[in-house]
Amino acid sequence: SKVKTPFITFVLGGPGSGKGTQCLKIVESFGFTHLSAGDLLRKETSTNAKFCDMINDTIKEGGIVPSELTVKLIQGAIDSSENYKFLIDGFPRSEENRSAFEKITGAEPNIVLFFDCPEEEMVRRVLSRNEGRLDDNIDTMKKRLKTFTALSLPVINYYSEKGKLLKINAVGTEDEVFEQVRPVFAKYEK
Ligand code: UP5
Ligand code: MG
Repeated sequence: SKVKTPFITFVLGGPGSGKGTQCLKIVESFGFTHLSAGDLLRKETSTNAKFCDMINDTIKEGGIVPSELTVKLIQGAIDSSENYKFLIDGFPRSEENRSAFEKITGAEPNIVLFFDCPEEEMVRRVLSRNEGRLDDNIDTMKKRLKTFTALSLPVINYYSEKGKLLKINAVGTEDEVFEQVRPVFAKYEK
């Protein structure tokens, strides 16, 4: 069991807004452990035959995998880490995701980052990435954006109303964006 209570940051933003890229920089500068929910689910497709098709189909349709599975993967990663500072990237994506996380883990985020990016820029970034992801095509991208607007934005609004949201302008170079992110975490180093 952990000595310290986990310090949890949710990293939210639309598809291609730069969540993963900025998380790597936060890891380098501030020693967090990066848990991308999407990466955990993609990894699960190669190790869990039972859920492989369901996960891949959901990702291809730009939908959201049932909360129980995603929360289980995130919680497992937190529990098996020696670290206590976590970036949970790309989760929660719906109010249902959010309430399942709170209910199952009993935890709430200390900080919520939101990478605010115009749709046309997110489309440009996703379609110019070349990593063979099932969902990096124009048809799936349209669906991902719809899901983001319909289901994920309400979560972002929820944290905004709670006063926990830190909104970052995701347009600019990677370094320019990180200069807005850095002070958020530098505050806790003191
Ligand atoms: N790039 C990054 N920053 C840039 C900048 N400042 N200027 C120019 N280019 C920049 O960046 C995307 C691309 O843009 C990269 O090529 C990068 O170099 C460049 P990245 O940092 O990868 O952005 P990110 O926001 O992480 O984009 P990603 O595509 O990973 O976001 P999604 O939220 O869509 O993907 P995720 O992997 O989280 O989820 C995929 C799917 O899994 C979901 O659609 C869903 O079906 C499923 N899922 C669930 O069901 N439940 C979950 O909890 C999580 C995922
Ligand atoms: Mg990502």
